[in-house]
Amino acid sequence: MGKSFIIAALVAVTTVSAHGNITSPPARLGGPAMAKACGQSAVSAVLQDGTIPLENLLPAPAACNLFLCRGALFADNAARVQTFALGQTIDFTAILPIPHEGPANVSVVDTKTNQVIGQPLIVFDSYADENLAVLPANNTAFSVTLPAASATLESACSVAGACVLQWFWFGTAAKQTYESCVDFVIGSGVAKRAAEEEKVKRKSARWYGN
Ligand SMILES: *[C@@H]1O[C@H](CO)[C@@H](O)[C@H](O)[C@H]1NC(C)=O
Ligand SMILES: *[C@@H]1O[C@H](CO)[C@@H](O)[C@H](O)[C@H]1NC(C)=O
Ligand SMILES: *[C@@H]1O[C@H](CO)[C@@H](O)[C@H](O)[C@H]1NC(C)=O
Ligand SMILES: [Cu+2]
Repeated sequence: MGKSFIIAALVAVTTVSAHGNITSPPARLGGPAMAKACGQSAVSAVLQDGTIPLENLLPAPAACNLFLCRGALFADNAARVQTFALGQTIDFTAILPIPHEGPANVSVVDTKTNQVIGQPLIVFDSYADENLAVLPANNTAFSVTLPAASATLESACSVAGACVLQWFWFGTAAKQTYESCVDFVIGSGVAKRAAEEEKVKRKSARWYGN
């Protein structure tokens, strides 16, 4: 329960709670597949307020895993899949209309097992601290860099839907969890092409002696 609840109660208007999500790269939204798994009311809630914590959607039916991408499914988001190369730096934009202090991170998650692959790509020990006059700029604009070489990522994330970059934030005192997921594939073609070009460049540099 957060500030939003108290404000809503005090002002006695029907405000929606609003906490935070990722606005770029494009993250998973609710849709028909999520409605089938989690219920239409859950989808209506996230479409009405894309920043709500997953706790607002509990309890969930057994087929609905709110603890991965807040229940959002690949089937509803096939058009939003991003292609990233190993070693690529990816810029994120977040909105935090109602901050709640706590840890946050972004990790590659295997969607089949809901397990993190490798190490988190960024970790905030203290994120969205509502006691600060101004939030650090990196709370709403930050970058993560994929490992430059990872056979695991390359094989685990070669098919759309298999991997997401999940932004995860837990408001400690609020006891609220926020998740946004960016579907992506590792475009090995992109990385390979760059490596080939580099090789050609090096070869011609040798030939022309520059
Ligand atoms: C983030 O929240 C805004 C405001 O509710 C919403 O318009 C947008 O679709 C949400 N984005 C995601 C990825 O949930
Ligand atoms: C991300 O942060 C949450 C909250 O602290 C934590 O539960 C989770 O284990 C972290 N993920 C990783 C991969 O460290
Ligand atoms: C975010 O910015 C704050 C304030 O400049 C800094 O202390 C913190 O280390 C930064 N966190 C990350 C994960 O870059
Ligand atoms: Cu709250």
